Order: sequence, then structure tokens, then C-alpha cells
Amino acid sequence: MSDDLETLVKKIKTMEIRGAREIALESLKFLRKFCRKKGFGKEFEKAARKLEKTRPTAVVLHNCLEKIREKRKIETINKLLRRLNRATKEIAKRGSRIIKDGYTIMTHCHSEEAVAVIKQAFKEGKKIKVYATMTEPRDQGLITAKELTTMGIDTILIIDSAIEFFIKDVDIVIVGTDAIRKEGIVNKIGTYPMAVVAKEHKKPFYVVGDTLKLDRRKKLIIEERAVSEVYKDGLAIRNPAFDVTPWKYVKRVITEKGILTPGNILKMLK
Ligand code: RUB
Repeated sequence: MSDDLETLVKKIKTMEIRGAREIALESLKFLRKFCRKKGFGKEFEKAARKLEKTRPTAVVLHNCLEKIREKRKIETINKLLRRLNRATKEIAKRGSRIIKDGYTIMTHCHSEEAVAVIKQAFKEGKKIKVYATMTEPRDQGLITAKELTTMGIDTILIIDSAIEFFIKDVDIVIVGTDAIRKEGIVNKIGTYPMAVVAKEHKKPFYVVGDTLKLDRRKKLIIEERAVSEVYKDGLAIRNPAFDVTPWKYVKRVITEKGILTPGNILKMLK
């Protein structure tokens, strides 16, 4: 765990710590230590705001901070940590039910929650195969592919532009999310094209996410990252990190409360 705020912020910015859930867990663990020493006053607020701004699209940390602001106690932080861990286990169990024996799955980026569902299905003895996209420019798909391969799951790493090439062999698409919003599902850039290709080929597109990812913030912020992640210099470059998949492409959202329809989710967001 990072001892000082600057170190943690740097780790999150450089993506040593990444993925919505992990960012929230590490920030909460840091704040628990911080508040034990410094309490929940102005300094806490400053640290919380700084952490929240580091990867602004992911909403789970924001939602956790709102709960801490309502009840400024170490126990609130402990409860949130326990809750997040319990939710992932619950999501894995519920989600694995949609994966049938013999299924081929396509996934994007590295989502702990999506990976938890896939691993659970494998642990239950289902024979599965996974296509994991590289996820340019930071290649987080490598983490997914290595993790699943290490576990013994038949996993094929593909480049992002090969989605359409392989979708025909796929039974189901499963991705994570950074924020579940009225506009749709916010997740790693490239999720929306995957959903469109899935729909074109009539493959169900599932999203996995804790209900702490329901995003009621007014403004949708899409983080734009350093262009140097794409290419060194000398060219005009844009590097948005996330996109928004409209609800019409989403079959269901696997949450710790159940496998919900887009309609259920939109009601919860009100
Ligand atoms: C990660 C990403 C993940 C979500 C959900 O983006 O888009 O799909 O954060 O992950 P980045 P989790 O690598 O830029 O952080 O299920 O682990 O919360």
C-alpha cells in the first residue's frame, strides 16, 4: 500500500494501479490510514478530491467518498472495503450462470469483475475459451490473457482490430465498466465498437459491474490521456481512454444484486 498521497496519485496516474475497482480499493485503504492519523476534516477532503480527480471517469471511488462524507468514520471505510469484496464474489457467482459449458467468450481490457465471472465459470468445471483484446494503447488485455492462461483457461490474445474476425466463434461478450450511466455503459475505449460488432452478429453483450458503479453525476467526464501513450512526437494525436456504449447494445448488466435489464438499471439511476 502507498504511504503518501503523492505516491498513490502517481501510481494511479501511471496506471500501476488501474481498473475502477482496484483504484477505489487502494484509495480507500490509503484513506483509512490517512484518517486514522489526520481525521476526516479539511485535509481528508483535499486528499479525497485529489484522488477522485486522478481517474475521473471511474465513478466507484466517487460513490464511496460520498458515503464517507455522509458518515465520517473509519468503520464506514471498512464497511465499503468489505462490501466491494463481497460484491465481486457475488457477481462472480451470479455471472457464471450465464456462461454455459463449451462457451467461447470475448472480453476487452482488464476488468477484475469481468475476469472474476470468467474464472468462476472455469472453477465450476465449465470448458470455456476466451478471446481477449490487446486494448491499445496500454495493452491491459495482456493482463487478462496472462491471468486467464495462468489459471489454465484456453485464452487467445487478439489485436483490437480483429474483433470482427473472431466474433463469429464467440457465444457471448463480457466486459467490465467504469460507470453505469443513463447514456449507457462507460468502459475502456473500444468497448462500443465491440458491442456494435456483437449486435451485428447477434451475439449477446453483457456488462459486469457492482452497483457502486451507478453514476448519477450530472456531467460525463471522458478522461483523455497523454498522447505519448499513442506515439512519441510530431503528430496531432487524441487519446480518449473510455467510450459510452448505448443501452440498445446491452443485453444485461451482471451486478451483485442480480442480472439486470437496461430498464431495471435506468430505473435505479433515477
Ligand atoms: C479499465 C477498464 C475496466 C473497468 C472495470 O480501464 O476499462 O474495464 O475499469 O474494471 P483502465 P474493474 O485500465 O484505464 O483503468 O472491473 O476492475 O473495476
